[in-house]
Amino acid sequence: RFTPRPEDKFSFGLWTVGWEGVDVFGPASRAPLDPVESVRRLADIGAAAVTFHDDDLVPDDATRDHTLERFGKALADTGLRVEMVTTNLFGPPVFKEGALTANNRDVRRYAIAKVLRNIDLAASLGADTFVLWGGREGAEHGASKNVQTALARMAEAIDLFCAYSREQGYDLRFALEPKPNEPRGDILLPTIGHALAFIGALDHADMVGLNPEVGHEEMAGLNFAHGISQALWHDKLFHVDLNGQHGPRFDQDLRFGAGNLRGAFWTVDALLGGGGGRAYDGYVHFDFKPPRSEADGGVWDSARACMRNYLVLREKVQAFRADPEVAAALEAAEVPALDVPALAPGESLADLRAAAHDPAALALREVGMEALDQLAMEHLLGVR
Ligand code: 3MF
Ligand code: MG
Ligand code: MG
Ligand code: MG
Repeated sequence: RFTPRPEDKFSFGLWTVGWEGVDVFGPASRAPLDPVESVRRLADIGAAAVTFHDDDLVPDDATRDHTLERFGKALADTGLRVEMVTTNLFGPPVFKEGALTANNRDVRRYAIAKVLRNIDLAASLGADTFVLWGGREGAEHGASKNVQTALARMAEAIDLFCAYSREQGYDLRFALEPKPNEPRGDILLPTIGHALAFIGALDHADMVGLNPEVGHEEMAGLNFAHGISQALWHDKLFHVDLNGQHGPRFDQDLRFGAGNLRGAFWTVDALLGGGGGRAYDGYVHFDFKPPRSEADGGVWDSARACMRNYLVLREKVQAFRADPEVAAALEAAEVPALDVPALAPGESLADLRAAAHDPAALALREVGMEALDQLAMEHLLGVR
């Protein structure tokens, strides 16, 4: 019943199942995983697609061609596709003070060249989406980064990427991934809202959208379902990184559904259109880290659970939305009434201002929202 199917469009980063467990306090606890092995095992558990950073797959030129050949064969054998590609602009020490927005100009030129080369690779593998996460674009000190100038340099780079992709005739869309902090003390474009506003300043704004991550917004204390709903409303939810997080602490990258479970329920609801809006139709991409304490078996338990939790929550969300008592509760909470614009067709502002209201009576009205939320809670808890 909760078996992943190709039409579920589940996708995983090579860096997720392949995470060796290196953290700030200790070295790897697991052996490296060959990307070809990851592709085969992802296909076995029911994923439809795989994603990667350049350095996850082709970290060095000496083995690049051979690796791409083996990887291509594994894709052909399994039917898995590459739907998204991204660039590692955060790991190599050259990017210690930023990549596209480093103060040092040579570093910025090197970073741009690294991305351009990876855009060629993404296009050659037929990816739809090219993600840019600027984990090192930020600062720890006040005067060390001119934020306005850094944003101009970020825009310069993204304009170049879009123009290049266009000139080459590639069919790629770019997706910015916001994050408030970690690894930098403060990262530029810290939230969905900041990134949406930034896109408006780009030359090819139509080619650029977002890749929001559950944990990143929750680290900033924000409501992920609301964030992606706004991105959908702007038609900018190009991609998504699903995972789990327990409140505003370090970036946990738990499997999807762990951590803020109610948030996960509303996240799935928002992706499905939130009971009357634009739905997300892209890949359901997981960006999690199997905990460092797990060995090989636990890595794959964790990956399977991301998909299973999504499917379980999808069933619960659909049952919630189809429940006649929920429909009545939505009506009682006047949720459908929000569809009606304040001003009627042909009505003037003078008409609106002349209408009589009873604010004291309105202030006393029942809103029925606790009852509505309890129905959702009971669907989630499995007692309805
Ligand atoms: C860090 C992230 C990144 C991005 C990745 C793809 C390493 O918190 O979420 O994962 O998702 O770079 O853009
Ligand atoms: Mg992340
Ligand atoms: Mg991510
Ligand atoms: Mg994370």
